[in-house]
Amino acid sequence: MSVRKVILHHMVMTLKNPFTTSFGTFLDKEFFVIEMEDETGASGFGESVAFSSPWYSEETVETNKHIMGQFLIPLLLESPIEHPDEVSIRFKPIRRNNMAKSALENAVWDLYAKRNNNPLYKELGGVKQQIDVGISIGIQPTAKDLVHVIEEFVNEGYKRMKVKIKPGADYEMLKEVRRHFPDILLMADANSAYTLDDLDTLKKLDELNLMMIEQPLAHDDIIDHAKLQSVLATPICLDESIHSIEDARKAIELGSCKIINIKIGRVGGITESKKIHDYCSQQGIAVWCGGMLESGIGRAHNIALTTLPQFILPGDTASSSRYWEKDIIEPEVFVEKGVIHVPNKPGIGYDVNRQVLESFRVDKTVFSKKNILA
Ligand code: OSB
Ligand code: MG
Repeated sequence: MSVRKVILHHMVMTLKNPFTTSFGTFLDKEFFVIEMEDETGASGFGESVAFSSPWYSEETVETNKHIMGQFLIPLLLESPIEHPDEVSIRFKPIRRNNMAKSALENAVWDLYAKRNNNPLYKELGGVKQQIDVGISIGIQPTAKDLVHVIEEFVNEGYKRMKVKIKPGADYEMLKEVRRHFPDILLMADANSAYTLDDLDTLKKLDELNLMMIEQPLAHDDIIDHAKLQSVLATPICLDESIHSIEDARKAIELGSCKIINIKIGRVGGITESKKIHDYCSQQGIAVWCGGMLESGIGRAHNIALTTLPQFILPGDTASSSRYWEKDIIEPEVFVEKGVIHVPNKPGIGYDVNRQVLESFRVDKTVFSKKNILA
């Protein structure tokens, strides 16, 4: 397979509702749709998940553009690829920048699966025809608002409620949620808002029968998380701290977590995601698929990955309509009674709606062998 052309569609889509985390509020999502063409004229799609600001990790939309355009795309156009697993090997000389790498690798996976006339999930060794999903809920002004929002999603059938927390908006709010919903699967995501100085607050969360607490401590830590896990009954799930299978191995060896949230972008692509999945499966560590407020293209890749067997816990891949007035794929992602039925069409299984894509596009850059290597 020879990659002949890569088009970066620079997109800006407004979220239906602002989404607040411990590090800030998102009003919209700026990202790239990666469209990749091979020698037969077939095309595959990927999505970059970095945000406009480096709040979640150091990558941004601008750094993704720089790294893809100056370094990664030239490496892809250089010579043919036999299998998508080769992409991460080819990208190895470039340090980190996992979201940039992943965006391109995911387009290669879609293209590869389409060439084989096979659904992406089958190409990955996926085994599920339907996947369970939960929902991630931003920090709300009051406990009453939070209970209200959760009630709505319980009624929609979502299988697990994840509530964003930060110091001052944690124990009391979650306690109120528990009082109203004694039996729901409930978890909290702190996005690194605490330190070991907050041990008393974190220990109190043990009263609330949470499935897990996600990334309570620093974004780059696994040592303090191990200390915390040793005194906490609630399982710790790592998100920000895990960028590779090596990070996963070290965290599991240290006892820093009992669960891992796999985000394809954060770990540099589907190939690395599969490695982490397989390792966690051997180690008896449950995994689930996280989200980055993706459009339908990123969502489709998440769905395909989640069909692998060790994705035991519900993920964050909610309905398109949770985020967007209109998504850029057809059909949109639809959650029915807490499950997504996995599409059986070739590649990512959803069509890109060109008209909608163009309506949210603010810029377009085309890379081809000619304009890069000449
Ligand atoms: O930590 O999982 C996270 C959104 C933005 C940045 C980080 C995170 C999130 C979410 C939302 O939790 C997941 C989603 O609904 O896509
Ligand atoms: Mg998280």
